[in-house]
Amino acid sequence: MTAIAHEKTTTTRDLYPSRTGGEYRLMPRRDPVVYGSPVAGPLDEATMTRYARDGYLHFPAFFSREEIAAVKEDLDRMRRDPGVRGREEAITEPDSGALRSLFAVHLDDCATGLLCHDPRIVRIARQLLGGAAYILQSRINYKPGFKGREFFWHSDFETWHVEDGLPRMRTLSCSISLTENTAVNGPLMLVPGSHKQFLSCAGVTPENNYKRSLKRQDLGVPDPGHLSRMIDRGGLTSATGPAGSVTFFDCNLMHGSGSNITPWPRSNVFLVFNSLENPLQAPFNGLRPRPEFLAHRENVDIPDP
Ligand code: 6CS
Ligand code: FE
Repeated sequence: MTAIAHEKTTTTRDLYPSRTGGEYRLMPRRDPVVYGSPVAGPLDEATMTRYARDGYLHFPAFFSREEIAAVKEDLDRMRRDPGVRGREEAITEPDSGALRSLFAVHLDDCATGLLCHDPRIVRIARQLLGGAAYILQSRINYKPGFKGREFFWHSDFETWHVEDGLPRMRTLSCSISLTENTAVNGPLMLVPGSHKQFLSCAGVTPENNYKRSLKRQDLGVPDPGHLSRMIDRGGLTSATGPAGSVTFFDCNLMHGSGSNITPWPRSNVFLVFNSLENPLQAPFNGLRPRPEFLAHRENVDIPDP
């Protein structure tokens, strides 16, 4: 782990004010989408141009089923372990109490922890972010059959900016499917191109909002009008594919996923890479920072490329 400097107070102007008690308002993105160059790879120029345009890249079968099988065993072992459910990193579904998410899985000394450091993932993240990057957040979203509830539409950056003090958009997520993600079991849905504008949200964040929002997010989510216009403009796509598929998406891309009412789980590992040039500051909502397991800010894990 590496100690990184981070501002305990917010020193820079808030370029993306949200949940300040005003109305919903679309604002221009003030940051590039792609920071690195295609010269050294692994992504070629056309692929990086596609990421800049759409805000995501989807690679079906990026990892083999055999590689993912070991991680799937971890997932099942952790779900059965009663000790795991007692951890603060474990979030349960609001109605059934089934395991919904487990955070900070990159720290686990098992196949999942190894997957989170796989150089094939790290190299793409570093290229898109233009240099060294650390794991800002990791989690498994279990979305079990019958009981996995939705993750309503949102921009991750809106939450990480307001509640964690993430200053600029130099951050991305990487979703790795551990089970088959199909059209029917609650796949990740994305609004192509929605990353190019920032939707400043209405409302004001209460203390400890994360205790509710991780179960069911109702603050920092788009209103129907803005969301409909975003979808009219960019359309909708879903990241489907076999276990081992990978989706990289920009921190400000509007995304969500529906409830899973099928027997088939939709379990994915989510890794969030943040540029070392973009360390967390104090939360822009003026409240106390969220716990370390949600947003690593002092001693961070910088995976080797
Ligand atoms: O609050 C967060 O950090 C989490 N919430 C959502 C819905 N996506 C990003 C992240 O897992
Ligand atoms: Fe999200």
